[in-house]
Amino acid sequence: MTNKKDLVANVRTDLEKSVTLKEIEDLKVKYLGKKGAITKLLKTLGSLPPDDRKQAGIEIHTAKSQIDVLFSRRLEDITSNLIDEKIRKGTVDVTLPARSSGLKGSSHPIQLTLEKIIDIFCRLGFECQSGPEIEDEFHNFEALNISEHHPARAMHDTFYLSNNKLLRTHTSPVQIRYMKTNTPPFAMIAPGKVYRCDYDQTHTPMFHQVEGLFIGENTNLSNLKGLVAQFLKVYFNSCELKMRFRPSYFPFTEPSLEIDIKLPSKYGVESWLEVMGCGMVHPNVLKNGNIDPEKFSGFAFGMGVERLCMLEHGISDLRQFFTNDLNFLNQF
Ligand code: 2NM
Repeated sequence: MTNKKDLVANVRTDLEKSVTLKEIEDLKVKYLGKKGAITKLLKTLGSLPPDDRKQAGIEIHTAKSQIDVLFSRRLEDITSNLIDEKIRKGTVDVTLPARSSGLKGSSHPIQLTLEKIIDIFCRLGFECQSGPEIEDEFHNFEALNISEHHPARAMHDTFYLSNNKLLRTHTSPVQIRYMKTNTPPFAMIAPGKVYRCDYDQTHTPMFHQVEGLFIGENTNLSNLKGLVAQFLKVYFNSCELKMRFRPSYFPFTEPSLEIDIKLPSKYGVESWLEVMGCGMVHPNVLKNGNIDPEKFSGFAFGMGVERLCMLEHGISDLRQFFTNDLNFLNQF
């Protein structure tokens, strides 16, 4: 009977000499196959005296495990050698198309809603602007007539960073910067991400806004209502869209209004729903933007992109936008 240690040593030398996958397969048959050395050893167990059987069995299985390990190591080596060689010889065809996962990419619903809003305002002559997401107190609060003790400044609403920086809580700082560097008349919108320290069924710490600003001579509330009405009719694809303007309060506009709409019945909801805030820009805000409130007046408005997207598509849970569930995303 072959010594088990010799057997393992033989496998080792045989494997070292083998270079092709075929050679390894043949060795596997020789040592581990149905008529292989290990099987033969196992068959001898029956003829051993009962007292020796257990020890012999253990030794054979130990040898088999060692041999298994030798085979898998050698197989790994040879495979990686083959790949290395292919790479060296330049036979990897990098122009071959990638193996497909069967999944196709698509635009996120928030992105689609953003694009739809931006497209409508661009066609109305508004210019699209962006700005930093890390802001300072001046651009995010002070310049917008939000006094130091206003609740919107409270710690629980704003993400404060070091060095007196913060994450913008709305896109209005973009409007402030724009006012400072442009002379009226102008019309602009600022779409982008905003951050508030709030997380529940209807709030996420990051969400998207589109805010807009129109400044000119003799701009009035009728201009604001006309523009907003036009936007909403186009967005919800309905000339008969019912809307109402409710008095409201924002520190940066006076007067301020909130706009409700009654969705067309195809959207399946029959009550008034809030969609936007707006108002005539406060004289203090114009001054902070280096615009003379005696000469110019303007209106501003703002809307939540997630909210509009949910209304349009009948999405009930805000969190679905952030889970990357392909079954959800593929519907758009
Ligand atoms: C809103 C509602 C009302 C607004 C004001 C300004 C600025 F910077 F021009 F003063 N930008 N956006 C505004 C006004 C935003 O969102 C609900």
